[in-house]
Amino acid sequence: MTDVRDAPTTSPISTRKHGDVLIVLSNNPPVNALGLAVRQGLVAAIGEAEADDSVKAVVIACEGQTFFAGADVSEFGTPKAFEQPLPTVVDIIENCSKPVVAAIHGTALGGGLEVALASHYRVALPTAKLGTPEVKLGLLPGAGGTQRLPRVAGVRKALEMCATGNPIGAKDGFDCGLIDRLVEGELLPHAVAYAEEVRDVRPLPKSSERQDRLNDCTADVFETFVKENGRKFRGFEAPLKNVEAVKAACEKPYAEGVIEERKLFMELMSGTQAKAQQYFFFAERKANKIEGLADDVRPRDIKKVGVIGAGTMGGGISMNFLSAGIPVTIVEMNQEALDRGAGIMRKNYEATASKGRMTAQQVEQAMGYLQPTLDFAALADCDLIIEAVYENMDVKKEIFGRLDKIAKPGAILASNTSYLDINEIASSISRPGDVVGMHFFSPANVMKLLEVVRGDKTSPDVLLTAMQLGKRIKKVPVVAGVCHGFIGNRMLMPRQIEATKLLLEGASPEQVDRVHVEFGMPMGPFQMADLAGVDIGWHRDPNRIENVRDALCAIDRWGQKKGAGFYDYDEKRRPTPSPVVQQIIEDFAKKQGVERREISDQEIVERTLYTMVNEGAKILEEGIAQRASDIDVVWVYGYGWPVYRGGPMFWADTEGLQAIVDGLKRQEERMKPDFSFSQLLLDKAAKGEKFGK
Ligand code: T1G
Repeated sequence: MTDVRDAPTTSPISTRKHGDVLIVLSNNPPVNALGLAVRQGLVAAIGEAEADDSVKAVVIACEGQTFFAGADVSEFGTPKAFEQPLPTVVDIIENCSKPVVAAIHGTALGGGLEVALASHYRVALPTAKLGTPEVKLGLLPGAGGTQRLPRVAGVRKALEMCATGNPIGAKDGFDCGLIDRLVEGELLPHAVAYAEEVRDVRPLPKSSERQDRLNDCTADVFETFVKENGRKFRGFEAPLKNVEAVKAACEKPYAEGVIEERKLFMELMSGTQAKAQQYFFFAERKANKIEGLADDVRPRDIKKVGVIGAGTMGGGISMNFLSAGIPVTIVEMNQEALDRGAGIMRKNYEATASKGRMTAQQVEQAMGYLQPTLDFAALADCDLIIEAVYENMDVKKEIFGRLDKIAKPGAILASNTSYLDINEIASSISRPGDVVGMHFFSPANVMKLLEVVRGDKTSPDVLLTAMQLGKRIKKVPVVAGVCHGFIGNRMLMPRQIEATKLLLEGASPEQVDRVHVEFGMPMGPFQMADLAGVDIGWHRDPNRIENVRDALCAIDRWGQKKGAGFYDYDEKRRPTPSPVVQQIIEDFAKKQGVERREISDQEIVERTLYTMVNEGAKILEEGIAQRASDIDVVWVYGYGWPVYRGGPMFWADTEGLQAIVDGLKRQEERMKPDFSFSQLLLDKAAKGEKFGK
């Protein structure tokens, strides 16, 4: 390269000339977020190109892992966000009198894709991804993206990208016209060569001026799209405003369309949902950090995993490792169970392949890493062994006792228990430091949450290994301390207790569930019981009937799997309220002398959602969770808490902790003796504080 002229050392943007092409390079790790300094640097670089007659074309590229991955989310809500705003930067790029080529690798996302769209040409590596994930932050592309993208890639593609936030691959981008050229090997030289090729092309192709791709702007394209995505968008504000913005691209000239985009963007940015979703973006990343971990702690090397139990959980857990290319030795007690487990794993993979999300070759590759065996000793060379057997302490202790004898020194011994005491398991063997909880959520190959439960004696490197392995198998790992139910299931308990009492007092299963679904949960407590199985934890004695659940189990109403539980189900598993269940509830209420009454929706919220917040506060004050945002991550990823409400603790902050306390005080009498206040909640409410920073 010829003379190098770097921008002032502080700028993340540098420029250098290669022949008559000006290369503009961003070096702003980790993801080249478009912070103020980057935006200022880009404007200066375009100015430099304009001022230098020997420059005939410009290439914008990024160092490091990726092309610009979007606006700098940490700037939102600060004065910086309004300085040299990105919409003006992208217009400066598009109005450059010389061709600008965007050289894309990694993930060109959000504002990053908007910089690329404002460039006259786009060149990409085949491995690159392109996306407008602003909707996942409760926003929409705010720098012309909703107006340029449909003009370059077509309306339908723009709707899918903007309203769902899912990225597309570079090949897909090339096919839809978003990418002008895919290049193999070294990106920058190819981009410079491309710039040489187009240096004299005039007029410059400006995305904002294109009309040819707007021909699929039929009215029903929008209605059809919204209808197709109704369930996914339920409760969210941002997806529909993304649709509105893209629609404006069809109905208005560009200059008016961007004004509409700005109006919609500001409406979203000022709303609670965007704050919740931006909070959550950082919360899920913070969850990965272990407070107080010494800098010199290193993870153990996990090359081979053992799983004990090939049932629903054992099979699902195994698939996470197989999909990540980690060999799994799976042990069962008999051949029939082993074959059934392996068969279900294959079936699951084939179902994924039938949806085009995996190739047949990838299915074989994943299954090729599986080593089913009846021989417990085959676990001896595993670096990590996870037991996923029956939820019974004696059974688990027996398993760990055997592992203690055969597992190699340094092997991590993990339990998938959902409730039981990791300390009790650990203290039953000679190497408690190697014991950790890895609590997967069913279906384990689908649900992203992984509670990593640290016992009192769990070694720091064991904890770190489990957390990093969680990320490696594409989970969202959260550290939990030892208590009954850890974080998620412990908060489920007060909800379950109060929901069941509400039935006796006058609410119906469908009323309680409706309140939760209207709140934004995917389903309510009783729908969830029917899905998971009303018989989970049942003592199995049909003559011992001590509560409504016993009564349902005694007559085979175990939930969806039996076609009946709290609800009746048709052959398509569609639920309808059950007069049988209603009668059982009323009979129970009478037997227990409970006076039935009209129950308000608000009471249901206070007794089932406010009590969860109270339990979350106890989990915090006991140090079971490292931080309030971890509790939110558990509930969003483990139970489908609506991310546009941020999670139970963020939501409590938006309700106001005093309002939560007041609501619980209103219900306190009815919740005796099960309920007690968290002192942390009371103290914070009294001081007008929040859980969040
Ligand atoms: N702003 C600030 N920090 C960011 C960031 C961003 N956009 N993206 C990532 N980080 C930080 C992240 O917090 C973490 O920090 C580190 O980078 C690594 O991230 C005007 C308004 C790019 C696919 O939504 O999807 O543009 O924890 O752990 O797994 O229209 O980061 O190390 O301190 O996720 O390799 C739109 C969000 C913004 C992209 C990389 N863009 N980022 O994944 O690393 S809004 C996004 C991602 C916008 C314009 C609008 C991912 C990634 P720390 P990571 P990764």
